[in-house]
Amino acid sequence: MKTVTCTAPVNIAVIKYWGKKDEDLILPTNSSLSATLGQDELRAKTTVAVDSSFKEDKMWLNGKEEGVVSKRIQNVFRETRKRKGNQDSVDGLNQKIHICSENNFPTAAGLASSAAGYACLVYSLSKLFNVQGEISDIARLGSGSACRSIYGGFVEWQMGSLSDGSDSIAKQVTHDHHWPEMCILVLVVSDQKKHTGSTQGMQISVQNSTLLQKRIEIVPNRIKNITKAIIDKDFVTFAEITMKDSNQFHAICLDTYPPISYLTDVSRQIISFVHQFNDHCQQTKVAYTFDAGPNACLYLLEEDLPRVVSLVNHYFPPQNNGLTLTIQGRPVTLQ
Ligand code: 2P0
Repeated sequence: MKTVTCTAPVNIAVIKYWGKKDEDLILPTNSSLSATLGQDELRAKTTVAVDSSFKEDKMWLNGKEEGVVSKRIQNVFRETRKRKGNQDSVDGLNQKIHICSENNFPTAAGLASSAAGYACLVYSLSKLFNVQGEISDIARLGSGSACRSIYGGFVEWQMGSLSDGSDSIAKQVTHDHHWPEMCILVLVVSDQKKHTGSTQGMQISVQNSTLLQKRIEIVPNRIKNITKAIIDKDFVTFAEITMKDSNQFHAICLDTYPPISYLTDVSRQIISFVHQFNDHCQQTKVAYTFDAGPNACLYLLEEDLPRVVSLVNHYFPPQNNGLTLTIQGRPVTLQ
């Protein structure tokens, strides 16, 4: 038996991906940009194994065997086998694959678990099969946002223009340790599974949200401006674009029919808290962003972390206001 084990962290988007123009190849309607967290925080850990005795492909997620190996995983297997290197490689074309994956955070609670999971799977398989070169496009076949977790630091998923998806890949915006003062605080409002999954939700938004069509025109400029803000370490501009993009994404969810609402009262209280804090400081010190769930991700600089953590603990104590967990992280290098 040959096995490989890897870990991969989640990423938190500041320019959101929401919509596909090709469902099979997972080609997005707009480019997106995120920070990948460090390995110690929110991460998936995956072991892949091949052995001549395996009769079928199998998968275990958080200790439980999945009934079927999904079409997306089969797409990932097919693409990996196609690119299999020759040297010291397993008999990739014929041997069946077993996958064992676990997350150290709640699955499907809007914390990008699929991004970490698929990035980890693809990275592990690429080691097992000696795949050389670009692999973010293979991760994209598993889950769109997963392609961004292949790299550390700030990463752009460039939507690309080719119909085969070969240029729809992730690229690092800057080197891994470019902005070490940047911190991320994840406020877990709920660890329950979300009611509308991202894949299904974005499908309906593409079908009937007119705001989504408008957003496609808006995003290129936002990507350009936030990239410059990251390179210049201009936190105020970075934060403003991040909050506006989160708000626009959730506005699209409400503009979808029937509407999708991921935010809860506690999420909205966190938004008010951040704006009041920034007003009080007379400067933008904290940015919020929310994915397809009620949990808040706050971006802030290290110098403001102690004050913000203590205020969050004061205003959102776990026993009263429903924050189940607060996790501190940083966008840093993948090892
Ligand atoms: C993002 N999200 O950019 C956005 C923000 C959710 C809100 O990427 O269908 O799980 O597997 O490609 O990658 C969630 O979408 O969807 C997502 P699929 P995915 O992080």
